[in-house]
Amino acid sequence: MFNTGLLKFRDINDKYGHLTPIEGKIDVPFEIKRIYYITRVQEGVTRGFHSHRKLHQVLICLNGSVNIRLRNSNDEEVVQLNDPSIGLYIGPLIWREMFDFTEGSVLLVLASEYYDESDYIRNHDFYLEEARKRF
Ligand code: T46
Repeated sequence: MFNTGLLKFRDINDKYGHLTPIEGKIDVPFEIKRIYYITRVQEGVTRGFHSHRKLHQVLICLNGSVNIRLRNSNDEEVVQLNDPSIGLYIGPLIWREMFDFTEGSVLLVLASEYYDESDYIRNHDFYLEEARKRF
């Protein structure tokens, strides 16, 4: 889908385990200003239900798996994240919902901006209005 995509990171694997380095503007297409992680999501819970106006993010599932539903005004796609060396890039004006978190799953998010609630579009009708201008 336009404005989204999978990124493959380096997986440095030796007899001591795996290490994945991620550098801003090199491995992800922006300077990283913020990280956060989502853990201990109860079974059956869906998070998200919003889009961002300007924010760029990369989602990485460090443990377990989680499904991400991506929507714009025309398309819908579900991506399963279950590999810590894969990132899902989500650019501006993509609606997202995160669901089917497995027990013990850890979703790490790298973000291009500091937290700003005014960047969120949480109403789906407002979102469609904006997205139709773009897609
Ligand atoms: C996104 C998906 C993947 C903060 O205070 N600072 C932060 O940096 C963030 C991300 C959230 N918050 C507060 C705002 C809410 O009161 O934490 C609370 C839960 O946030 P929210 O309901 O937006 O969480 P999710 O899981 O629906 O969405 C989050 C991100 O907010 C969003 O940008 O793309 O993860």
